[in-house]
Amino acid sequence: MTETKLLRYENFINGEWRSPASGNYIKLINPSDGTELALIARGNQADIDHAVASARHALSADWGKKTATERGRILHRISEKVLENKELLAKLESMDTGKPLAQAHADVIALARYMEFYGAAADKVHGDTIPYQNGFTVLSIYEPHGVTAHIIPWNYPMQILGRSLGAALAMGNAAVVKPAEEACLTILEFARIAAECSLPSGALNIVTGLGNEAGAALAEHSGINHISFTGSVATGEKIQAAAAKHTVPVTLELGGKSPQIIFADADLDNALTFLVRAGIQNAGQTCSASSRILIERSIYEEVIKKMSELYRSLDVGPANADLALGPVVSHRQKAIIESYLDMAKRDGLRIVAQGKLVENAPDNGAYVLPTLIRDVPVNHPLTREEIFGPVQVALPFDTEEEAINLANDTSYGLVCGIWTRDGARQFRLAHAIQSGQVFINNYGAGGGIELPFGGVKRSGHGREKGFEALYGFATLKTISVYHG
Ligand code: TXE
Repeated sequence: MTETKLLRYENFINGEWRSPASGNYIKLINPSDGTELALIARGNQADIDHAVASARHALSADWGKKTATERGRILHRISEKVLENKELLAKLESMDTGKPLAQAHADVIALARYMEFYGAAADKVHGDTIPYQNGFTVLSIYEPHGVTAHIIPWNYPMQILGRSLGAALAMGNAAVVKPAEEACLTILEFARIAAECSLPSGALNIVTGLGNEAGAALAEHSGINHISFTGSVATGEKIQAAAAKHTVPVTLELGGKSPQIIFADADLDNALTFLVRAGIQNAGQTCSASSRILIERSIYEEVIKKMSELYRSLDVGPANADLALGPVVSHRQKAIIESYLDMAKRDGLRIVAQGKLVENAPDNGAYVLPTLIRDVPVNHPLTREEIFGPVQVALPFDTEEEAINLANDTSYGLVCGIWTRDGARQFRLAHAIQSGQVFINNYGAGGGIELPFGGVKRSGHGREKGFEALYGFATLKTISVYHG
């Protein structure tokens, strides 16, 4: 980071801060008040070429020669250093994305925990011996893909970097990261931290810039061996098509329209906070946000009433005020969310409760009020499309079968919450629901670091988080030895 009038960040390539080939920079805006926050490099094809070459070189240099245990130790050091930088990282993340400080602190802890988890896992991945014909010994071993590309969104820069980079480095890959142009300062600070922990040059390269410029150049690059992408379905499709040109495997996490189903026998007091929090956390800009609340009809009015009370108590304001909600990431995102709220009004939907903007909220902030809407028709865009804002729709159901059908009536399948005390029903639903994660009597909003995470249907494919992610960042080689 160099201090000029605005903080200015360069690309991080081969262990050095490098000005972008274009000489151009992009301005980052603080969504709490609309002020200019920092400049980031506008990387292009030339910067991506340089970063990919540097990663490739690292695989045959210092980084590639490290043992799994040594890689794990480096990740451990990074974990500790991330925690030493906690205040700085949390403040930057909060200013950059608009998320309340407490959430940003939680994100720093998660980043450190990913490095700790994958650091510890690095030397625990082992293959198998396979019974075969007489005279043979057959082994399977895991090897890194090589150069991994990581295309990261703006909603949880630290967490999403942590989960994909941690697993990739633990397996011995060298990475090129393209963060989001809306928010990425903590990812750049992470590069400094990793270098201070002696991560060898070229193991981690970061090129900032626009999606259709630096992002597309990375996804299409013939020198990469794997892509990990989190973002929209539309961009995910482009990335999969780009990867197909070189037959490169991809892991896609493309968001959702995740339901929570609440039955009449549930512990409502326990469920309530989860029902609301999973919808408004990070102002609803969470891939695993629970945006559909399906409620058994006999408790429908009671749940709506209690959720409404919670909604009315939600304060919205600047990120550093640490309220329930900060601004959304940008005025562009605010406009997308408000177009859905306008649609709700135009179509006569029943908005039952909203949060409130605090009095001293700056005029230029990208604020959106959290909004609960009831009885939304199944085919309405508010029930079907990912809004990526603090908006939840509530729908009643009469039978277990109807609840399952409603939950599965979506093109997505990322997370589902089920609230019931009936043990047999818990398992029936857990099996019947089409989603990558099912939470029973809790809702993890993406779950812990240790839990495999990813979707079915248009929510994507492949798994990140947990031990499982390591296999996604590796390729399996079978070695057959004849000694007969
Ligand atoms: O996403 P994009 P955007 C959803 C959410 C949101 C919508 C749009 O519904 O409203 O997407 O957000 C890079 N080749 N999610 O426009 O375009 C881009 O620079 C290569 C859900 O921000 O998917 C950024 O780094 N890369 C989600 C990243 O892709 C490209 C999180 C994400 O941007 C590219 C974010 C291209 N052609 C948004 N175009 C989740 N699953 O959590 C863009 N990028």
